[in-house]
Amino acid sequence: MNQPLLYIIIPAHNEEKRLPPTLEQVFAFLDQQNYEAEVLVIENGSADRTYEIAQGFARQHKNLLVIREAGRGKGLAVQRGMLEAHGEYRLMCDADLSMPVEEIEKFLSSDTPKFDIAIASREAPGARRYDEPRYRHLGGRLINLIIRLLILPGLQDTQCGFKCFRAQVADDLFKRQTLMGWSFDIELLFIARRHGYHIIEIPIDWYYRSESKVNAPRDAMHMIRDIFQIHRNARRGIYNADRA
Ligand SMILES: Nc1nc2c(ncn2[C@@H]2O[C@H](COP(=O)(O)OP(=O)(O)O)[C@@H](O)[C@H]2O)c(=O)[nH]1
Ligand SMILES: [Mg+2]
Repeated sequence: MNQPLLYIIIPAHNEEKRLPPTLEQVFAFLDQQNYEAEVLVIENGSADRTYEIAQGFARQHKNLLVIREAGRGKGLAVQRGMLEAHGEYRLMCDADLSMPVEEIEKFLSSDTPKFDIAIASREAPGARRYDEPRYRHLGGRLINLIIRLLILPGLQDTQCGFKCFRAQVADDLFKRQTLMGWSFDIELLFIARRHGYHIIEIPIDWYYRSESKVNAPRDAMHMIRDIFQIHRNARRGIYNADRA
């Protein structure tokens, strides 16, 4: 059999409610595509039946692999999935599917400029946000401003939960990752820039989901602390090309 073209990596923590409709939609979408794709669900730390429910889906879909990761954190789950995956494109995808599944086509389309990393963006021209309370939008823009000023100038939306990596780029970057919590994508994008990888933002439709696991003030403080950690790591040469 051919290598699947696409791997979809879904980190899942206490997602027994949100994961089933997401998997239904992902498989309904993939069934209509003319390429091979695999889905990886990486569960860790759940107190609910996320893992068992995902395993139930895996009995129905042979292109679903469910992994239980012993360590904690979204960053660790995504890293595990990215390094287990094969395929040309590796897309991380939040379990709430706040981006409609059809938007995946934009990442694979021949109309999309060539990229090493394509990040879904709620800010790129043409993007649309639905149902988002104003305070959440403003909070998100403030966080993005901090990220642009402190570490990633020019990127308008680094925190959206959908990012697509080319295979070799994923192999190179994820083994260098040191942060396993919410800030992991900032670190990956920072390393990617240092290594000269080409990052593009893809405008998407995005639907606000109220059951977020993010605690905005607390997680923003952690993020700022993590940004300083990334700069310290960089000064110590931890991200240098020969270190991996
Ligand atoms: N495996 C795993 N996934 C996590 C963890 N924390 C968050 N996630 C996943 O990260 C994704 C984004 O979470 P969400 O609550 O929607 O955050 P938001 O969209 O940024 O508000 C979801 O798929 C969560 O299940 C974790 O510790 N482990
Ligand atoms: Mg979400």
